[in-house]
Amino acid sequence: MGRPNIEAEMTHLSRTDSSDAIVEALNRDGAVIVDEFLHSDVVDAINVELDPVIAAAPTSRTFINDTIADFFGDRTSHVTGIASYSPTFASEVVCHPIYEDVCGAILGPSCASWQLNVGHLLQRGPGAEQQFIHRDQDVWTYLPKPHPEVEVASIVALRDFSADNGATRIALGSHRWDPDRYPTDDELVAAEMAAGSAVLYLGSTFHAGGANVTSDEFRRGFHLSFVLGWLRTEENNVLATPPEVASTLPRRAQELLGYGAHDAIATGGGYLGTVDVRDPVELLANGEL
Ligand SMILES: O=C(O)CCC(=O)C(=O)O
Ligand SMILES: [Fe+2]
Repeated sequence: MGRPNIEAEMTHLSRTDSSDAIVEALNRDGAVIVDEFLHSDVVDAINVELDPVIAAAPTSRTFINDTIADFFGDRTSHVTGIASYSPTFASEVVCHPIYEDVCGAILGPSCASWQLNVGHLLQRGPGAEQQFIHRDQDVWTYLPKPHPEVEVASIVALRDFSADNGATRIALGSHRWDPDRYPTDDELVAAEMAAGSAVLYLGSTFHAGGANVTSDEFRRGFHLSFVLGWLRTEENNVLATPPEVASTLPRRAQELLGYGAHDAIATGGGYLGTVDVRDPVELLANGEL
């Protein structure tokens, strides 16, 4: 029997297209490329801020366990806590208006506010094998299924992404698949895109970092995702970007990094993430953290 709803190609939109069009493509295909997501001067500034940090990041490093070490492999420079190294990342990427609109549409109905889940740089060097195919939302494996979308994820290209140098491979339409269906290799489409572009995808969309075994290029990109404000984040962003650094960043970046309380009072809920029963972002503004 034929498989329904397989999209052959990634949809490309641009940062000048409406957020509604981006959300529509994301809901339809589970993933969409936004070309020129970042202006080239922003990409240049980020690369300058992060070049020395990446150069100092060993490709063979310690992880929480061997499973995750295999997932990232030993050819990938992996820099975490990016907001503490790159103010441009914090202001221009984390606070990007397209993320705000897309998260508002997709996560907004299920939370009072969303937050950054993880913001990592992954530079997949020559020899990197394909990751196993996964859904990012499965880190919250205890969530009863089915559930509404809990995560908006993305890979932002800081250098050109090609099928040869390990562009992320995505199973289009897989956010709607039956729970027991897993992609075959020929159902994966490479998110080929120029530096500054981003592929946005849902936490429920199957994908994998591609193999970089036929190129001599270092595929550099951010893996950046947002999650409902009441779920625990993958990266402990407050510890990764401590108050002395966070206080130098825009207030919106502080909120998204987890300094904002989740305030569900208006919808009959309560507060999450307070310090001294106050909003940490206010304490940060008052120099009280
Ligand atoms: O690097 C990539 O292309 C994908 C990374 C990814 O999917 C992940 O780390 O969860
Ligand atoms: Fe992933």
